[in-house]
Amino acid sequence: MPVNYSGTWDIVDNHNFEGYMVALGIDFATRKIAGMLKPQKIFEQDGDSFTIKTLTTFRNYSSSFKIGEEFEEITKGLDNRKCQTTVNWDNDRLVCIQKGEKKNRGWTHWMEGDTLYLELTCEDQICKQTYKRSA
Ligand code: ECB
Repeated sequence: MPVNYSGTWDIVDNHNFEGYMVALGIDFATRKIAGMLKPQKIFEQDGDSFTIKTLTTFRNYSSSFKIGEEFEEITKGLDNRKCQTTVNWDNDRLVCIQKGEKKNRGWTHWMEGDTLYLELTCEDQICKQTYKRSA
């Protein structure tokens, strides 16, 4: 049985989100707004099927996938690119590779108790986020 990420998670730390956004080519004004946001993650998981919603007061983003099945991801409202995306288990970690125009793009999630970690990578930039379970 895979570990279950289901629940609601609130951000408590966000390191180098600015560098990650610069690597994605996000314009200055949008970066200034986005950098102020306190995203909430809603995970809906049924075994190897996931929906991850990222909710903010400015924009929302949602991604649904099955482990090991490549899909076309349009990062609508983010950098609006098209990626060929695959998420796999690495032990209890979720490891996502987003193939496309940007090199070395992807993310990894893992949990330790009621703490959820996320590392977002693009080119040479790594954004490290920490969330606490709120529901
Ligand atoms: C929707 C939350 C942030 C909205 C920021 C708006 C504009 C900034 C534009 C681009 C910034 C690039 C990415 C935003 C970073 C995180 C949002 C979702 C990232 C993501 O891929 O989440 C994964 C892993 O939890 C699941 O989709």
